[in-house]
Amino acid sequence: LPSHSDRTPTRTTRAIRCRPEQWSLRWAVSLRITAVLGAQWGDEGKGKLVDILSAEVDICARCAGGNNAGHTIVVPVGPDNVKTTFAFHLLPSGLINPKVTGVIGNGVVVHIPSFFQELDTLQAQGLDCSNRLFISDRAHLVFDFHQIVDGLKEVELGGSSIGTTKKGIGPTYSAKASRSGLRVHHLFDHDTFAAKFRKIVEGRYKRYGHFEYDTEAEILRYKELSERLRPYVIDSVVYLHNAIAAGKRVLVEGANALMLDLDFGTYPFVTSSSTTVGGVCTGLGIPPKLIDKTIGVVKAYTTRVGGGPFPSEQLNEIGEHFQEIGREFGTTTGRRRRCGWLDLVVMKHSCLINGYDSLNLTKLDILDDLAEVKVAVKYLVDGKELPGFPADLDVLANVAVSYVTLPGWQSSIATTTSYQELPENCKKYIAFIEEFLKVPIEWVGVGAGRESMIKKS
Ligand code: 2SA
Ligand code: GDP
Ligand code: MG
Repeated sequence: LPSHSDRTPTRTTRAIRCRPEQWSLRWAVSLRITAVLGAQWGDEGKGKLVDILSAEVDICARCAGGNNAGHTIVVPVGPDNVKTTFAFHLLPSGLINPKVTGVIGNGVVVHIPSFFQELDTLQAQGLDCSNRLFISDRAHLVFDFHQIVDGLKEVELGGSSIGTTKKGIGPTYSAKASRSGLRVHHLFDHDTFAAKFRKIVEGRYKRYGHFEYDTEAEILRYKELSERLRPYVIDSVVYLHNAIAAGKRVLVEGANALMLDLDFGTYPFVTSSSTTVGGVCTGLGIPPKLIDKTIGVVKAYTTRVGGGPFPSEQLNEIGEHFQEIGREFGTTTGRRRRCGWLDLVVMKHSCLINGYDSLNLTKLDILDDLAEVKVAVKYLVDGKELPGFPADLDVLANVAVSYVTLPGWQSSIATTTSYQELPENCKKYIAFIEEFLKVPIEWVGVGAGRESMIKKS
Protein backbone atom coordinates (compact mmCIF):
# COMPACT_ATOMS: atom_id res chain seq x y z
CA LEU A 1 0.00 0.00 0.00
CA PRO A 2 1.18 3.56 -0.61
CA SER A 3 2.85 5.08 2.38
CA HIS A 4 3.56 8.66 3.27
CA SER A 5 7.13 8.76 4.46
CA ASP A 6 9.25 11.81 5.33
CA ARG A 7 6.38 14.16 4.67
CA THR A 8 6.61 17.82 5.61
CA PRO A 9 3.70 18.33 7.97
CA THR A 10 1.04 20.68 6.72
CA ARG A 11 -0.24 23.17 9.23
CA THR A 12 -2.32 26.22 8.93
CA THR A 13 -0.54 29.54 9.22
CA ARG A 14 -1.91 29.86 12.70
CA ALA A 15 -0.37 26.56 13.71
CA ILE A 16 2.97 27.34 12.09
CA ARG A 17 3.31 30.25 14.46
CA CYS A 18 3.19 27.78 17.37
CA ARG A 19 6.25 26.04 18.68
CA PRO A 20 6.46 22.43 17.39
CA GLU A 21 5.69 20.94 20.80
CA GLN A 22 2.40 22.81 20.79
CA TRP A 23 1.38 21.60 17.35
CA SER A 24 -0.61 18.58 18.36
CA LEU A 25 -2.58 20.63 20.86
CA ARG A 26 -3.25 23.32 18.27
CA TRP A 27 -4.41 20.70 15.83
CA ALA A 28 -6.94 19.49 18.32
CA VAL A 29 -8.28 22.84 19.38
CA SER A 30 -8.05 25.06 16.36
CA LEU A 31 -7.42 23.09 13.20
CA ARG A 32 -10.70 21.84 11.94
CA ILE A 33 -11.17 21.88 8.23
CA THR A 34 -8.88 22.53 5.26
CA ALA A 35 -10.45 22.79 1.83
CA VAL A 36 -8.59 22.13 -1.42
CA LEU A 37 -10.39 23.75 -4.35
CA GLY A 38 -9.81 23.92 -8.09
CA ALA A 39 -9.07 27.53 -9.03
CA GLN A 40 -9.50 27.36 -12.84
CA TRP A 41 -11.52 25.02 -15.10
CA GLY A 42 -10.55 21.80 -13.32
CA ASP A 43 -7.76 19.24 -13.61
CA GLU A 44 -5.30 21.52 -11.86
CA GLY A 45 -3.93 18.57 -9.88
CA LYS A 46 -6.16 18.73 -6.80
CA GLY A 47 -5.90 14.98 -6.26
CA LYS A 48 -2.13 15.13 -5.84
CA LEU A 49 -2.27 17.83 -3.14
CA VAL A 50 -5.14 16.05 -1.39
CA ASP A 51 -3.06 12.88 -1.33
CA ILE A 52 -0.12 14.74 0.24
CA LEU A 53 -2.23 16.58 2.81
CA SER A 54 -4.15 13.44 3.70
CA ALA A 55 -1.09 12.23 5.63
CA GLU A 56 -2.05 14.81 8.26
CA VAL A 57 -5.80 14.28 8.51
CA ASP A 58 -8.30 11.76 9.79
CA ILE A 59 -11.14 12.37 7.34
CA CYS A 60 -11.21 13.30 3.67
CA ALA A 61 -14.61 14.47 2.41
CA ARG A 62 -16.13 15.22 -0.98
CA CYS A 63 -18.77 17.96 -0.93
CA ALA A 64 -19.90 18.43 -4.55
CA GLY A 65 -20.02 16.89 -8.02
CA GLY A 66 -20.15 13.20 -8.77
CA ASN A 67 -18.14 10.76 -10.83
CA ASN A 68 -17.65 13.42 -13.50
CA ALA A 69 -14.55 14.35 -11.51
CA GLY A 70 -11.26 12.66 -12.23
CA HIS A 71 -8.33 12.92 -9.82
CA THR A 72 -5.11 11.17 -10.78
CA ILE A 73 -2.49 10.31 -8.19
CA VAL A 74 0.91 8.78 -8.84
CA VAL A 75 2.48 7.15 -5.80
CA PRO A 76 5.24 4.67 -5.03
CA VAL A 77 3.82 1.27 -4.05
CA GLY A 78 5.36 -1.76 -2.40
CA PRO A 79 8.91 -2.50 -1.31
CA ASP A 80 10.25 -1.60 -4.77
CA ASN A 81 8.40 1.73 -4.83
CA VAL A 82 6.81 1.01 -8.19
CA LYS A 83 5.16 4.21 -9.49
CA THR A 84 1.46 3.39 -9.54
CA THR A 85 -1.37 5.53 -10.87
CA PHE A 86 -4.68 5.68 -9.06
CA ALA A 87 -7.71 7.42 -10.57
CA PHE A 88 -10.45 8.66 -8.24
CA HIS A 89 -13.82 9.81 -9.57
CA LEU A 90 -16.44 9.71 -6.84
CA LEU A 91 -14.40 8.55 -3.88
CA PRO A 92 -12.25 11.09 -1.99
CA SER A 93 -8.59 10.88 -3.10
CA GLY A 94 -7.40 11.06 0.51
CA LEU A 95 -8.43 7.39 0.84
CA ILE A 96 -5.07 6.49 -0.64
CA ASN A 97 -3.78 7.02 2.88
CA PRO A 98 -4.86 3.84 4.73
CA LYS A 99 -5.51 5.81 7.95
CA VAL A 100 -8.01 8.16 6.34
CA THR A 101 -11.78 7.74 6.47
CA GLY A 102 -13.66 8.96 3.39
CA VAL A 103 -16.96 10.83 3.51
CA ILE A 104 -19.18 11.47 0.50
CA GLY A 105 -21.25 14.44 1.59
CA ASN A 106 -24.86 15.44 0.98
CA GLY A 107 -23.84 17.81 -1.83
CA VAL A 108 -22.44 14.98 -3.94
CA VAL A 109 -24.53 13.09 -6.49
CA VAL A 110 -23.92 9.37 -6.39
CA HIS A 111 -24.25 6.73 -9.11
CA ILE A 112 -24.24 3.64 -6.91
CA PRO A 113 -23.01 1.12 -9.56
CA SER A 114 -20.05 3.44 -10.30
CA PHE A 115 -19.39 3.81 -6.56
CA PHE A 116 -18.96 0.04 -6.23
CA GLN A 117 -17.02 -0.19 -9.46
CA GLU A 118 -14.52 2.40 -8.22
CA LEU A 119 -14.28 0.65 -4.87
CA ASP A 120 -13.60 -2.68 -6.63
CA THR A 121 -11.01 -1.15 -8.98
CA LEU A 122 -9.13 0.36 -6.06
CA GLN A 123 -9.38 -2.94 -4.21
CA ALA A 124 -7.86 -4.73 -7.23
CA GLN A 125 -4.98 -2.24 -7.07
CA GLY A 126 -4.39 -3.18 -3.44
CA LEU A 127 -6.26 -0.29 -1.84
CA ASP A 128 -9.01 -1.49 0.47
CA CYS A 129 -11.37 1.35 1.37
CA SER A 130 -14.48 -0.67 2.19
CA ASN A 131 -14.31 -0.30 5.99
CA ARG A 132 -13.45 3.39 6.06
CA LEU A 133 -15.87 5.02 3.70
CA PHE A 134 -19.27 6.61 4.32
CA ILE A 135 -22.00 8.20 2.20
CA SER A 136 -24.47 10.79 3.38
CA ASP A 137 -28.06 9.60 3.52
CA ARG A 138 -28.97 12.99 2.00
CA ALA A 139 -26.83 12.59 -1.14
CA HIS A 140 -28.88 12.50 -4.35
CA LEU A 141 -28.84 9.42 -6.54
CA VAL A 142 -27.74 9.41 -10.17
CA PHE A 143 -29.47 6.72 -12.21
CA ASP A 144 -28.66 5.39 -15.67
CA PHE A 145 -31.67 7.28 -17.04
CA HIS A 146 -30.05 10.54 -15.88
CA GLN A 147 -26.99 9.61 -17.92
CA ILE A 148 -29.14 8.82 -20.96
CA VAL A 149 -30.95 12.15 -20.55
CA ASP A 150 -27.58 13.93 -20.17
CA GLY A 151 -26.66 12.63 -23.65
CA LEU A 152 -30.09 13.50 -25.11
CA LYS A 153 -29.86 17.07 -23.77
CA GLU A 154 -26.46 17.45 -25.39
CA VAL A 155 -27.88 16.27 -28.72
CA GLU A 156 -30.74 18.79 -28.38
CA LEU A 157 -28.20 21.58 -27.86
CA GLY A 158 -26.43 20.64 -31.08
CA GLY A 159 -23.61 23.05 -31.91
CA SER A 160 -23.88 24.80 -28.54
CA SER A 161 -23.62 21.63 -26.45
CA ILE A 162 -21.89 21.94 -23.06
CA GLY A 163 -19.51 19.02 -23.64
CA THR A 164 -20.58 17.26 -20.45
CA THR A 165 -19.03 14.04 -19.21
CA LYS A 166 -22.47 12.37 -19.77
CA LYS A 167 -22.34 11.04 -16.22
CA GLY A 168 -25.86 12.33 -15.51
CA ILE A 169 -24.66 15.20 -13.31
CA GLY A 170 -26.85 18.00 -14.76
CA PRO A 171 -30.09 15.97 -14.85
CA THR A 172 -29.56 14.78 -11.26
CA TYR A 173 -28.91 18.27 -9.85
CA SER A 174 -31.91 19.53 -11.91
CA ALA A 175 -34.10 16.92 -10.24
CA LYS A 176 -32.70 17.94 -6.85
CA ALA A 177 -33.49 21.62 -7.48
CA SER A 178 -36.96 20.82 -8.80
CA ARG A 179 -37.59 18.68 -5.70
CA SER A 180 -38.24 15.47 -7.59
CA GLY A 181 -34.94 13.69 -6.93
CA LEU A 182 -34.33 10.50 -4.99
CA ARG A 183 -31.78 10.46 -2.20
CA VAL A 184 -29.76 7.66 -0.64
CA HIS A 185 -32.22 7.21 2.26
CA HIS A 186 -35.02 6.52 -0.24
CA LEU A 187 -33.30 3.24 -1.19
CA PHE A 188 -34.25 1.68 2.12
CA ASP A 189 -38.02 1.88 1.73
CA HIS A 190 -38.23 -0.33 -1.32
CA ASP A 191 -41.95 0.03 -2.18
CA THR A 192 -41.95 3.80 -1.93
CA PHE A 193 -38.68 3.92 -3.87
CA ALA A 194 -40.16 1.76 -6.65
CA ALA A 195 -43.29 3.92 -6.94
CA LYS A 196 -41.34 7.18 -7.07
CA PHE A 197 -38.81 5.72 -9.50
CA ARG A 198 -41.52 4.60 -11.99
CA LYS A 199 -43.12 8.05 -11.83
CA ILE A 200 -39.82 9.83 -12.46
CA VAL A 201 -38.94 7.63 -15.45
CA GLU A 202 -42.43 8.24 -16.91
CA GLY A 203 -41.77 11.96 -16.57
CA ARG A 204 -38.48 11.60 -18.47
CA TYR A 205 -40.28 9.71 -21.29
CA LYS A 206 -42.82 12.55 -21.53
CA ARG A 207 -40.05 15.09 -21.85
CA TYR A 208 -37.55 13.23 -24.06
CA GLY A 209 -39.68 10.64 -25.85
CA HIS A 210 -39.26 6.92 -25.27
CA PHE A 211 -35.70 5.71 -24.80
CA GLU A 212 -34.35 2.22 -24.20
CA TYR A 213 -34.61 1.61 -20.44
CA ASP A 214 -35.76 -1.35 -18.36
CA THR A 215 -37.43 0.36 -15.40
CA GLU A 216 -38.46 -2.81 -13.57
CA ALA A 217 -35.01 -4.38 -13.93
CA GLU A 218 -33.50 -1.18 -12.52
CA ILE A 219 -35.83 -1.26 -9.53
CA LEU A 220 -34.73 -4.83 -8.79
CA ARG A 221 -31.07 -3.93 -9.30
CA TYR A 222 -31.37 -1.11 -6.77
CA LYS A 223 -33.04 -3.43 -4.27
CA GLU A 224 -29.89 -5.59 -4.36
CA LEU A 225 -27.52 -2.63 -4.44
CA SER A 226 -29.20 -1.07 -1.42
CA GLU A 227 -28.28 -4.09 0.71
CA ARG A 228 -24.63 -3.78 -0.32
CA LEU A 229 -24.76 -0.04 0.29
CA ARG A 230 -26.36 -0.16 3.75
CA PRO A 231 -23.13 -0.32 5.82
CA TYR A 232 -21.78 2.79 4.08
CA VAL A 233 -24.76 5.05 4.77
CA ILE A 234 -24.67 7.55 7.63
CA ASP A 235 -26.05 10.88 8.75
CA SER A 236 -22.88 12.66 7.67
CA VAL A 237 -23.84 15.89 9.44
CA VAL A 238 -23.84 14.19 12.85
CA TYR A 239 -20.77 12.12 11.92
CA LEU A 240 -18.66 15.11 10.88
CA HIS A 241 -19.69 17.31 13.78
CA ASN A 242 -18.92 14.53 16.29
CA ALA A 243 -15.58 13.90 14.60
CA ILE A 244 -14.64 17.58 14.70
CA ALA A 245 -15.71 17.86 18.34
CA ALA A 246 -13.44 14.90 19.08
CA GLY A 247 -10.49 16.77 17.54
CA LYS A 248 -10.40 14.91 14.21
CA ARG A 249 -8.90 16.79 11.29
CA VAL A 250 -10.90 17.06 8.08
CA LEU A 251 -9.67 17.69 4.56
CA VAL A 252 -12.27 18.63 1.96
CA GLU A 253 -11.53 17.70 -1.62
CA GLY A 254 -13.16 20.05 -4.09
CA ALA A 255 -14.32 18.57 -7.37
CA ASN A 256 -14.32 20.41 -10.71
CA ALA A 257 -13.39 24.06 -10.17
CA LEU A 258 -14.34 27.70 -9.71
CA MET A 259 -14.87 28.44 -13.41
CA LEU A 260 -17.22 25.45 -13.65
CA ASP A 261 -19.32 26.72 -10.72
CA LEU A 262 -23.03 27.05 -11.43
CA ASP A 263 -23.07 30.69 -10.26
CA PHE A 264 -19.59 32.04 -10.85
CA GLY A 265 -18.33 30.00 -13.79
CA THR A 266 -18.81 30.56 -17.52
CA TYR A 267 -22.54 29.81 -17.36
CA PRO A 268 -24.07 27.82 -19.06
CA PHE A 269 -20.76 26.08 -19.84
CA VAL A 270 -20.42 24.91 -16.25
CA THR A 271 -21.18 21.89 -14.17
CA SER A 272 -24.37 21.84 -12.09
CA SER A 273 -22.96 22.05 -8.58
CA SER A 274 -21.47 24.68 -6.31
CA THR A 275 -17.73 24.16 -6.70
CA THR A 276 -16.73 27.13 -4.53
CA VAL A 277 -15.96 27.40 -0.83
CA GLY A 278 -19.70 27.98 -0.37
CA GLY A 279 -20.26 24.45 -1.68
CA VAL A 280 -18.03 23.12 1.08
CA CYS A 281 -20.55 24.37 3.66
CA THR A 282 -23.72 23.39 1.82
CA GLY A 283 -22.28 20.10 0.60
CA LEU A 284 -21.23 18.91 4.03
CA GLY A 285 -23.46 20.79 6.46
CA ILE A 286 -20.66 22.65 8.18
CA PRO A 287 -20.58 26.32 9.19
CA PRO A 288 -18.06 28.61 7.43
CA LYS A 289 -16.22 29.43 10.64
CA LEU A 290 -15.05 25.82 10.89
CA ILE A 291 -13.10 26.16 7.63
CA ASP A 292 -9.65 27.03 8.82
CA LYS A 293 -7.84 27.12 5.54
CA THR A 294 -8.70 27.21 1.85
CA ILE A 295 -6.04 26.22 -0.66
CA GLY A 296 -6.54 27.01 -4.34
CA VAL A 297 -4.93 24.67 -6.85
CA VAL A 298 -3.78 26.46 -10.00
CA LYS A 299 -2.04 24.99 -13.00
CA ALA A 300 0.92 27.00 -14.35
CA TYR A 301 -1.04 27.26 -17.63
CA THR A 302 -4.76 26.82 -18.25
CA THR A 303 -6.82 23.90 -19.52
CA ARG A 304 -10.49 23.26 -19.98
CA VAL A 305 -12.37 20.24 -21.24
CA GLY A 306 -15.72 20.59 -22.98
CA GLY A 307 -17.28 23.60 -24.66
CA GLY A 308 -17.41 27.25 -23.64
CA PRO A 309 -15.26 30.36 -23.73
CA PHE A 310 -11.57 30.26 -22.91
CA PRO A 311 -9.94 33.66 -23.52
CA SER A 312 -6.30 32.62 -23.16
CA GLU A 313 -6.70 29.44 -25.25
CA GLN A 314 -3.82 28.84 -27.66
CA LEU A 315 -4.98 27.12 -30.84
CA ASN A 316 -1.41 26.86 -32.03
CA GLU A 317 1.87 25.10 -31.29
CA ILE A 318 1.90 26.51 -27.71
CA GLY A 319 -1.47 24.90 -26.98
CA GLU A 320 -0.23 21.67 -28.58
CA HIS A 321 2.94 21.84 -26.49
CA PHE A 322 0.91 22.05 -23.25
CA GLN A 323 -1.43 19.31 -24.44
CA GLU A 324 1.37 16.90 -25.38
CA ILE A 325 3.99 17.60 -22.71
CA GLY A 326 1.33 18.03 -20.01
CA ARG A 327 -0.53 14.90 -21.22
CA GLU A 328 -3.76 16.80 -21.06
CA PHE A 329 -6.41 14.11 -21.47
CA GLY A 330 -9.59 13.79 -19.37
CA THR A 331 -9.17 11.40 -16.44
CA THR A 332 -12.79 10.29 -16.72
CA THR A 333 -13.61 10.49 -20.43
CA GLY A 334 -10.15 10.51 -22.05
CA ARG A 335 -11.06 13.69 -23.99
CA ARG A 336 -8.28 16.03 -25.14
CA ARG A 337 -8.16 19.10 -22.94
CA ARG A 338 -7.99 22.53 -24.55
CA CYS A 339 -4.89 24.48 -23.47
CA GLY A 340 -3.74 28.08 -23.12
CA TRP A 341 -1.64 30.51 -21.08
CA LEU A 342 -2.19 31.12 -17.39
CA ASP A 343 -5.02 33.64 -17.02
CA LEU A 344 -4.70 35.88 -13.97
CA VAL A 345 -8.03 37.60 -14.71
CA VAL A 346 -9.63 34.21 -14.11
CA MET A 347 -7.44 33.76 -11.04
CA LYS A 348 -8.39 37.17 -9.58
CA HIS A 349 -12.07 36.23 -9.97
CA SER A 350 -11.31 32.88 -8.34
CA CYS A 351 -9.41 34.50 -5.43
CA LEU A 352 -12.23 36.98 -4.78
CA ILE A 353 -14.82 34.23 -4.47
CA ASN A 354 -12.86 31.57 -2.61
CA GLY A 355 -10.53 33.78 -0.56
CA TYR A 356 -7.62 31.36 -0.78
CA ASP A 357 -5.15 31.41 2.11
CA SER A 358 -2.53 29.96 -0.19
CA LEU A 359 -2.08 28.40 -3.61
CA ASN A 360 -0.59 25.23 -5.01
CA LEU A 361 0.97 26.07 -8.39
CA THR A 362 1.05 22.80 -10.33
CA LYS A 363 2.67 21.47 -13.49
CA LEU A 364 5.29 24.19 -13.54
CA ASP A 365 7.62 21.61 -15.12
CA ILE A 366 5.49 21.66 -18.27
CA LEU A 367 6.79 25.18 -19.02
CA ASP A 368 10.44 24.04 -18.78
CA ASP A 369 11.29 24.18 -22.50
CA LEU A 370 9.69 27.51 -23.37
CA ALA A 371 11.86 30.50 -24.30
CA GLU A 372 9.19 32.84 -22.95
CA VAL A 373 6.07 32.46 -20.91
CA LYS A 374 2.96 34.62 -21.22
CA VAL A 375 0.39 35.45 -18.58
CA ALA A 376 -3.01 37.04 -19.26
CA VAL A 377 -3.43 40.07 -17.00
CA LYS A 378 -6.29 42.18 -18.40
CA TYR A 379 -9.43 41.90 -20.49
CA LEU A 380 -10.14 44.99 -22.62
CA VAL A 381 -13.33 45.98 -24.42
CA ASP A 382 -13.01 48.98 -26.75
CA GLY A 383 -9.65 49.68 -25.16
CA LYS A 384 -11.11 49.82 -21.61
CA GLU A 385 -10.15 47.30 -18.96
CA LEU A 386 -13.03 45.26 -17.53
CA PRO A 387 -13.29 45.42 -13.72
CA GLY A 388 -13.68 41.66 -13.35
CA PHE A 389 -14.48 38.45 -15.17
CA PRO A 390 -17.63 39.25 -17.20
CA ALA A 391 -20.90 37.40 -16.59
CA ASP A 392 -22.11 37.85 -20.17
CA LEU A 393 -20.50 35.41 -22.59
CA ASP A 394 -21.18 37.78 -25.50
CA VAL A 395 -19.02 40.38 -23.73
CA LEU A 396 -16.42 37.73 -23.03
CA ALA A 397 -16.35 36.71 -26.69
CA ASN A 398 -15.29 40.25 -27.60
CA VAL A 399 -12.55 40.88 -25.05
CA ALA A 400 -9.01 41.59 -26.15
CA VAL A 401 -6.67 39.75 -23.80
CA SER A 402 -3.61 41.67 -22.65
CA TYR A 403 -0.54 39.55 -21.79
CA VAL A 404 2.68 40.10 -19.90
CA THR A 405 5.63 38.15 -21.31
CA LEU A 406 8.21 36.74 -18.92
CA PRO A 407 11.48 35.01 -19.80
CA GLY A 408 11.45 31.20 -19.68
CA TRP A 409 14.02 29.14 -17.75
CA GLN A 410 14.72 26.48 -20.38
CA SER A 411 15.99 23.87 -17.98
CA SER A 412 14.40 20.92 -16.26
CA ILE A 413 12.97 21.49 -12.80
CA ALA A 414 11.64 17.92 -12.54
CA THR A 415 14.17 16.79 -9.93
CA THR A 416 14.15 20.00 -7.90
CA THR A 417 13.41 19.43 -4.24
CA SER A 418 13.54 22.94 -2.81
CA TYR A 419 12.38 26.39 -3.82
CA GLN A 420 15.94 27.77 -3.63
CA GLU A 421 17.10 25.32 -6.32
CA LEU A 422 14.60 26.58 -8.90
CA PRO A 423 16.05 28.64 -11.78
CA GLU A 424 15.89 32.41 -11.28
CA ASN A 425 13.37 32.96 -14.13
CA CYS A 426 11.17 30.26 -12.69
CA LYS A 427 11.19 32.02 -9.31
CA LYS A 428 10.34 35.28 -11.13
CA TYR A 429 7.31 33.59 -12.69
CA ILE A 430 6.17 32.42 -9.26
CA ALA A 431 6.80 35.85 -7.74
CA PHE A 432 4.87 37.57 -10.54
CA ILE A 433 1.79 35.42 -9.82
CA GLU A 434 2.02 35.98 -6.07
CA GLU A 435 2.44 39.71 -6.48
CA PHE A 436 -0.45 40.00 -8.94
CA LEU A 437 -2.87 37.93 -6.86
CA LYS A 438 -1.56 38.92 -3.42
CA VAL A 439 -1.85 35.30 -2.34
CA PRO A 440 1.17 33.21 -1.32
CA ILE A 441 2.12 30.15 -3.32
CA GLU A 442 2.69 27.52 -0.67
CA TRP A 443 3.27 24.48 -2.86
CA VAL A 444 4.88 24.09 -6.30
CA GLY A 445 4.32 20.96 -8.41
CA VAL A 446 7.28 19.88 -10.56
CA GLY A 447 6.11 16.44 -11.67
CA ALA A 448 3.20 14.02 -11.42
CA GLY A 449 4.55 11.90 -8.57
CA ARG A 450 3.84 12.46 -4.89
CA GLU A 451 7.51 13.27 -4.32
CA SER A 452 7.48 16.01 -6.99
CA MET A 453 6.07 18.74 -4.79
CA ILE A 454 8.04 21.61 -3.32
CA LYS A 455 6.82 23.22 -0.11
CA LYS A 456 7.70 26.86 -0.61
CA SER A 457 6.44 28.58 2.50
P1 2SA B 1 -20.82 17.76 -16.33
O1 2SA B 1 -20.53 16.36 -16.80
O2 2SA B 1 -22.27 18.11 -16.44
O3 2SA B 1 -20.25 18.07 -15.00
O4 2SA B 1 -20.08 18.71 -17.40
C1 2SA B 1 -20.28 20.10 -17.39
C2 2SA B 1 -18.99 20.84 -17.68
O5 2SA B 1 -18.06 20.55 -16.63
C3 2SA B 1 -16.86 20.06 -17.18
N1 2SA B 1 -16.29 19.03 -16.33
C4 2SA B 1 -14.98 18.85 -16.16
N2 2SA B 1 -13.94 19.62 -16.55
C5 2SA B 1 -12.71 19.15 -16.24
N3 2SA B 1 -12.48 17.95 -15.64
C6 2SA B 1 -13.51 17.18 -15.25
N4 2SA B 1 -13.30 15.92 -14.81
C7 2SA B 1 -12.68 14.94 -15.74
C8 2SA B 1 -11.17 14.97 -15.65
C9 2SA B 1 -13.21 15.23 -17.15
C10 2SA B 1 -12.96 14.22 -18.23
O6 2SA B 1 -10.66 14.96 -14.54
O7 2SA B 1 -10.47 15.02 -16.66
O8 2SA B 1 -12.44 13.13 -18.04
O9 2SA B 1 -13.37 14.54 -19.38
C11 2SA B 1 -14.83 17.64 -15.46
N5 2SA B 1 -16.04 17.16 -15.16
C12 2SA B 1 -16.94 18.02 -15.68
C13 2SA B 1 -17.30 19.41 -18.50
O10 2SA B 1 -16.21 19.25 -19.40
C14 2SA B 1 -18.32 20.41 -18.99
O11 2SA B 1 -17.66 21.51 -19.56
P1 GDP C 1 -7.58 17.12 -10.66
O1 GDP C 1 -8.89 16.80 -11.30
O2 GDP C 1 -7.45 18.56 -10.30
O3 GDP C 1 -7.25 16.21 -9.51
O4 GDP C 1 -6.45 16.86 -11.76
P2 GDP C 1 -6.33 15.61 -12.75
O5 GDP C 1 -5.85 14.42 -12.00
O6 GDP C 1 -7.57 15.45 -13.57
O7 GDP C 1 -5.22 16.13 -13.77
C1 GDP C 1 -3.96 16.55 -13.33
C2 GDP C 1 -2.89 15.69 -14.03
O8 GDP C 1 -1.62 16.29 -13.88
C3 GDP C 1 -2.77 14.30 -13.44
O9 GDP C 1 -2.43 13.39 -14.47
C4 GDP C 1 -1.63 14.44 -12.44
O10 GDP C 1 -0.92 13.21 -12.22
C5 GDP C 1 -0.74 15.44 -13.15
N1 GDP C 1 0.02 16.33 -12.26
C6 GDP C 1 -0.36 16.90 -11.10
N2 GDP C 1 0.57 17.77 -10.65
C7 GDP C 1 1.58 17.75 -11.58
C8 GDP C 1 2.81 18.46 -11.70
O11 GDP C 1 3.18 19.30 -10.89
N3 GDP C 1 3.57 18.18 -12.82
C9 GDP C 1 3.18 17.26 -13.76
N4 GDP C 1 3.97 17.05 -14.82
N5 GDP C 1 2.02 16.57 -13.66
C10 GDP C 1 1.23 16.83 -12.59
MG1 MG D 1 -9.60 16.06 -13.06
